[in-house]
Amino acid sequence: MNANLVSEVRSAFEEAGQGHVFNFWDRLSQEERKHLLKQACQIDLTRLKDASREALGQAGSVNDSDADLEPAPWIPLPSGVDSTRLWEEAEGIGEELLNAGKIAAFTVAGGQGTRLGFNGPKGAFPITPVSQKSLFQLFAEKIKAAQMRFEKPIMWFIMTSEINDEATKKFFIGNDNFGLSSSKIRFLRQGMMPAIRPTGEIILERPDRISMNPDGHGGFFRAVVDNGVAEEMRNAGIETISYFQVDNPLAPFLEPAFLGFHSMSGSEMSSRAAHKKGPDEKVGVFCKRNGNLSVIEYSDLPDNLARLRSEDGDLVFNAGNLAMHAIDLAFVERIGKNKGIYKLPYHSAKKKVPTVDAQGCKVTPKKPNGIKLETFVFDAIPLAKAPCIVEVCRADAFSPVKNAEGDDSIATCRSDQLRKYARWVKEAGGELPIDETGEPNISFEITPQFADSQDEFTRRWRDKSNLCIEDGLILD
Ligand code: UD2
Repeated sequence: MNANLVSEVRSAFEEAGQGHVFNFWDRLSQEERKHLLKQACQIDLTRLKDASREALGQAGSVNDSDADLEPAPWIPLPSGVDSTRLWEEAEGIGEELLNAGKIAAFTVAGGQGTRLGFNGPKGAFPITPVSQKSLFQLFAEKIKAAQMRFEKPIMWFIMTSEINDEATKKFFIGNDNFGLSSSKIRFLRQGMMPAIRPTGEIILERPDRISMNPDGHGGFFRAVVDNGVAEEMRNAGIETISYFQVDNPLAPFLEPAFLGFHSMSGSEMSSRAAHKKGPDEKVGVFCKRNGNLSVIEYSDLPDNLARLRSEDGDLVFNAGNLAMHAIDLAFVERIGKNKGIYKLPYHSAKKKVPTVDAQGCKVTPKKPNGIKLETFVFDAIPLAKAPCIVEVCRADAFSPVKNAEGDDSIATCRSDQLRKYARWVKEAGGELPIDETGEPNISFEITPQFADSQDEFTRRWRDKSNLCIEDGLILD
């Protein structure tokens, strides 16, 4: 081991008030020292200092004195002749962009998925109601369906992290990339940040190991720049990234109209929104904060504002953030370089972080003892030129699977898929018994190859007028 490097790193940590990271150095084996040194070298101490200061100061939260907070304007779903014409125009523009190969799909899948209790990358979770296809397979099928429709192949970028990168790649290899060409799938790893104590000290998980976490989905910007992906995208002619989360099987990430609105409005970062289910739904809301379009996370929105209703009874802060964005590559590069005003703030999340005591013995905390530092992708919105928000039909586009049970769970997500299919069938003129929530009493599936939008489904249904929907049917 390079003694100079060790002493350089140790002094830097000491100067930064983080010398305790090497408290157990003398008793570590060569292997353990190597590992600890490698982790230490990955940490940018200046960035950590800034991040701790910001996160401990709780950037992002809103208080009652924050007078300049208004609901955000958005482009609503088409409802009359004029707006239908506008949506058609946007659709045409989006189709041109897709035909020209200017759009890439981008899934953020670096999170831990702890709440789901699934032992593996979240994208490997089986989610469709009949065939139990995984989230990744479903997205791959949506891409394949789009490739049949548009003239250029679509590149798919998947952001992983140290905790699931290997398992994610193995899952793809084990499934032959779900029939997509491996040259069109690109994995990239996001960065990691150490967990800290409320005092700002880095937490040791073991005598030889720093407790590290993925740096939040805002790490997407840096990951694109640092891994050379921005350059690859540019060389491939990609101009706009269609960003979505791995937890939402309904995400319509290649819908032309949204991409068209993004382009028509000259926006650098556009977002999809839907009316919140209710004041307690755990989605951020779009608003104008001091004149700038922003997202306020559900945990940061004061209860009185979350519950505020207008005269017609609607929630005032109603535009839920579905975590689907169209983001221009040039803007991604600007944020990813993290210079000047183009920096994302750090947020803190209190966690129980396993650690060691002064003797190096394991400590399993019973209450939160540490802080996870993360940046959020939506904090880039106020930094973008002409950001725009476009409504999407919630029932067609959003049902995240986050929890093992309860809200946003495996059960609610499967039911929402069934309700969507049943609605498509009924509105196309088919017969199907449904309950008062719109859920059919049978399970069936409509694959993206058969139809990936209601309009397409209606066309195909009319072509196949003898279709009969039965339990277990997979429309392929
Ligand atoms: C997110 C949004 C929330 C709402 C909701 C919609 C935040 C803080 N909140 O809530 O406002 O829009 O989604 O479903 O984002 N991820 C990474 N790397 C990380 C952390 C997360 O790739 O370091 C990915 C993760 O794999 C998942 C997504 O980001 O695909 C969402 O992460 P989450 O589950 O922490 O976000 P959540 O549910 O709190």
